[in-house]
Amino acid sequence: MPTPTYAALLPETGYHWGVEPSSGPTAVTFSFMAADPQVYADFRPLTEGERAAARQALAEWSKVADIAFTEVEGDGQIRFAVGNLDGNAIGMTRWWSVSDDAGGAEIVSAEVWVDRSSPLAFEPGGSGLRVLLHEIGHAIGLQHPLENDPENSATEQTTLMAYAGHPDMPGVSAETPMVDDIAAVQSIYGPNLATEAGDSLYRWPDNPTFIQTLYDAGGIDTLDLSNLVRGAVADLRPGSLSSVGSYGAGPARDNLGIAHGTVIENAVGSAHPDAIVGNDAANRLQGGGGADLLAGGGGADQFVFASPADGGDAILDFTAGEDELVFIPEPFGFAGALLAGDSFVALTAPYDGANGTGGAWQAGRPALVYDAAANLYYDADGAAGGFTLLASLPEGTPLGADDLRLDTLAADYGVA
Ligand SMILES: [Ca+2]
Ligand SMILES: [Ca+2]
Ligand SMILES: [Ca+2]
Ligand SMILES: [Zn+2]
Repeated sequence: MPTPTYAALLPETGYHWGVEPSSGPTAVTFSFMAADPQVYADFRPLTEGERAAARQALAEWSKVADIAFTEVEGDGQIRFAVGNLDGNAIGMTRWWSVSDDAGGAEIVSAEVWVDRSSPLAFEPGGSGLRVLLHEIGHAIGLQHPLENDPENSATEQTTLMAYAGHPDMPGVSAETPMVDDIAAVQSIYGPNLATEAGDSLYRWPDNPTFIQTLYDAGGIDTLDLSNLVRGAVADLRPGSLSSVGSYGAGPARDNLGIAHGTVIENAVGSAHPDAIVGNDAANRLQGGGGADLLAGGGGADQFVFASPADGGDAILDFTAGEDELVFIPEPFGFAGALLAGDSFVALTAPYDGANGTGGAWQAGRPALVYDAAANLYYDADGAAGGFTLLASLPEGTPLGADDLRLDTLAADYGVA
């Protein structure tokens, strides 16, 4: 096994808060310092806005790992403060530990400092939240990826413990722990198995700019990109990066991670050209409008067409007898099953839009026509003209009526 990339975030001396595997989450208290501990100059307590950001940053770590933070009056085990830090530092963490039985070190106390003179923004996506996420990462046992390896080139794309920001989206800060952060902190405390354990629907505003990673513990989940004003690249494979939303006037790039171990089953594309890649699970992929590229990967996948206008797609992998093409009946004018020879016809020649090419279906009725070039057409009336390409399949794919299905789909699936 090659060393996983997240291993660079784990100090050789395994630092951790006391983990008690049998008794629920690792419990850590925190507080906001009220009195000057005489560590850095110009101490002040955190403002309300900074406190809100600190609570959010702690919550983001708790979401992904089995570690729970409780705010206390007086001194907590992690204490937050603001002061003038040395040099260019914008954040600083100090911690104290004792040797544990396994040759590691149990953290017993920590201070997280934020620089007083740096202009930091503490709203989601702001630099201040990112500093807090990073410093709390240290306070719970993580190190910089280049700590043991100066050549390590990791960036904020995969870990907010990196010094280097996102290479394609400078100025935007990660709002959550990223793929390697999540794997590293889960290797210490275990995953939080309650987070998004039910069926989850992931959506953003119609033109978002963000850097995030999705961690989801279970259920049948849907990535719904149908409202986006530009096409997206959605890669559902665990550990992958997707491109969702915008950066300036152009598209965002590699800004949405999916955590290792997180399985998102379904995806709905935008009205624009998207690329959607499934994972090893049974995926339900709907490209929506635009010429989409769809790949299901392993598992019994469904490619969904909500209307004839959803077409023009390329399906890059299709296993007949296992994968399915799914049609929402009403917009296509279908009722009942897609019967071979009636509403579905497979031709041995390219289709020219008329029965004359060999179809045996009844004129005047809607039909799906699959031709010798592995193109699937929708023909509303079986007459020449007025037919539209729904999808091209990999060359040589045999397609039968059994591979097609009508389905109104569950209400919780976000079809447009
Ligand atoms: Ca879920
Ligand atoms: Ca689309
Ligand atoms: Ca799949
Ligand atoms: Zn650091």
